[in-house]
Amino acid sequence: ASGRAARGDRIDEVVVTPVAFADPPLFNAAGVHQPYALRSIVQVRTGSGLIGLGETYGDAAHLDLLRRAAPALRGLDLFDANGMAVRVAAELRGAEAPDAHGLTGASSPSKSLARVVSPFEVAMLDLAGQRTDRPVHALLGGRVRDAIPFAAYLFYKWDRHPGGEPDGWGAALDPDGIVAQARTMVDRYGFRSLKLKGGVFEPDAEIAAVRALRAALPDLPVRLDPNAAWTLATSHRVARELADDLQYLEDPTPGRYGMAAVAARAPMPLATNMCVVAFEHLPEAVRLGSVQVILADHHYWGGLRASIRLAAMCDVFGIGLSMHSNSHLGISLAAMVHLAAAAPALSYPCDTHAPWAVDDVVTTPLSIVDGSVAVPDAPGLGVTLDEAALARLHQQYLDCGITRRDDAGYLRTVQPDFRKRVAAW
Ligand code: GKR
Ligand code: MG
Repeated sequence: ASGRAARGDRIDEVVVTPVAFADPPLFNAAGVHQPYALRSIVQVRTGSGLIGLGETYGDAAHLDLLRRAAPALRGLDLFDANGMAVRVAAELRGAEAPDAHGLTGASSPSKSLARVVSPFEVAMLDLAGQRTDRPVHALLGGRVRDAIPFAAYLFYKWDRHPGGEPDGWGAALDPDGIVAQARTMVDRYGFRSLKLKGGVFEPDAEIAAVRALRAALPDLPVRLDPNAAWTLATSHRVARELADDLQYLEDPTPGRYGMAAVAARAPMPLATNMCVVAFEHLPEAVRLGSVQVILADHHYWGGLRASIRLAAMCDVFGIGLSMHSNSHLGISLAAMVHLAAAAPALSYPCDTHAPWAVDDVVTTPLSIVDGSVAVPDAPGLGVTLDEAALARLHQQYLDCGITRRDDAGYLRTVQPDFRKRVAAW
């Protein structure tokens, strides 16, 4: 494709900017969120001056790979996403970026490549949309829904970071706290579905929290995700005890074999963003029956078109499709919405951390109303970079001193004996 492209359609420059934004102390099996979450903002500029946007992880190892790959895009036709992937693969040969936080499975070179390609592909689709006056969902095959439902993503949390000011959400360290948080989320955003991040307390405490949610908000389906913190025996027990209360149970235990063993007896579907996180994991997961729902995430599945391919495969094998989230800003939210709009097989409301982020790098973030985001029809992603906010959040990145996500290390500053909960109960 590159051969025939006019100069104006060629990529001139790629800028990768790390940013840090304030994040509340949210607990998970790995520890607790640090005071700032990191992201990398990608700007791809063409000869005619169009700018396409992408957003991805901000950890130092990933940032290094992005910066190593970025110059390889120069001269490429903005429509040539496959050519981009070939060039990026050549740049990254021999490199590996361990995703050390341990919440999305083990790292591998092909996963690293998928992660690096993704924000460039999103930015190129943003460009292609602007260039053709079409929204990104149209380039992914067209929208099949007008609004994307999201789930309220509930977390155990302190009311503030150690030594900091209260963040306004209050503490949530027991069922009452979780129910109060759910009510606030539902009041503010109209969510019609709830997800509780578990793997933090004893399983019985988390069972009690799910039951409290069901009692307080009986019309709202609930999912529980302990990030593989439970043994097989615990997973079987929780699945049995919450038989009538969970829409799906996400990653109760590690590995595709472990998940298959739980799935064989669980009364509800099992979902994952940990044991099937790359195409190479699908054959075994299908053969074993490890999961009934896969959480798509364009940030690590290799971009939006790769995620559409994943959606098609889930459809073929009768696996449900939901969507995974990490702490993110408005470019990622827009990309998630376009993907969800164009994925016919999406069968559950998507996850999002959006309510937890007070800052953004886009001028007008897409908003969640009645639990859903209206699918935008503006050209490209439909969001505009706020240059001043980008500069401010980049300065915050430089000032905060955090260069990689380390939930465990951060919790250890308060609880020195804390150990990551991997199949601990
Ligand atoms: O933000 O703490 C968190 C989550 O635990 C996140 O890191 C996970 O990747 O949301 C994710 C999940 O569903 O496992
Ligand atoms: Mg999960």
